Amino acid sequence: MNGHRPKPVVAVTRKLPAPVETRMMELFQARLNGTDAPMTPASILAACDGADALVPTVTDSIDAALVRALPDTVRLIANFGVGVNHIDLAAAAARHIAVTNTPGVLTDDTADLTIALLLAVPRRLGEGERLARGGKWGGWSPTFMMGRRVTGKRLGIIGMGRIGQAVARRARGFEMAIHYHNRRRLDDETEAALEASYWEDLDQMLAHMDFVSVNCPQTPETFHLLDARRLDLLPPHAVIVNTARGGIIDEAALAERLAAGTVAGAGLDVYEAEPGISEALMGLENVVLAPHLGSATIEGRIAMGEKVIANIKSFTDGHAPPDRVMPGLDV
Ligand code: 8YV
Repeated sequence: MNGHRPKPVVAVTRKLPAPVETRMMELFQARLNGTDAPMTPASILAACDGADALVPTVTDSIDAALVRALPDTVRLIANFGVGVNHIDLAAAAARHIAVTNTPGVLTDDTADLTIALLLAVPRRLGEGERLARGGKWGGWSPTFMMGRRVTGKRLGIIGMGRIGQAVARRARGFEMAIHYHNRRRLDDETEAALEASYWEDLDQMLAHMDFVSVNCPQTPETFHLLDARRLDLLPPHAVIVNTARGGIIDEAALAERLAAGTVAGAGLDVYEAEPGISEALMGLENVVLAPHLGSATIEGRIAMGEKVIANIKSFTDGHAPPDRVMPGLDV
């Protein structure tokens, strides 16, 4: 082992929690983004000059053109986050650039936020908070701001991976009946532990749900999975929660149905054109809008950074990184 081997050069596109940046500076020649301003493709490429690894986030578009333009020195894209829909995996594979992500460490935080939205929408928490804060509350009355009960209702989870299963475990605490649609059925043991019912046909599941939670990755196959036709299959009292990716739902079609009352409510943490949120959604009382907070806990973000570091370290030490993402495989 050569003790004088130079530290790997790592280009990081956004400001990360201080303990993560400190550790990165100890282990790597880290090129950090002190201002935290999102970087242009040109500035990402400039930061990658001579770098071994690039650490992007969901706010960077690592598309085919950018991947093709990366310097030959870059052998690894170590994403800070689990979703990799902003990275062209095929283009990276074509250049033999490895891609890693940060699964597992943001599961609980994202599931917690999913439940927060799932409760907030039918109990009219956003609307109530706006009213109270606006000084417009006229006082309690038996019929004031009645919402819909959560306990005991049917929850349909789309995407039963780590986060979907963590949502199911929490929802069982509210005595919800768990239904799910996934590319593959869970094994018998997991399904039994979650007391979950599998629907091979998403359309059929939607027609029977009180709540729907979107927890699948965004891929070409899941883009606009909940389009106008599928949204019309939902019962009118149904509430949709999305903490996955905005593009899985046709946002304009959803806003139309929320305005018309044919979908009762929505709790959204993600949007099609972040940080943009359509005006149509902003004007509605029956939606709770969160600014992509799913994994935004200090514990989660530090753990994500530790995963990024572990992936870079093992890769640059010549080992298989723990969280390699392959094109076309599950993330
Ligand atoms: C992250 C997320 O904060 O991990 C993901 O896929 O959506 C977020 O929770 C984001 O990706 C950071 O890049």
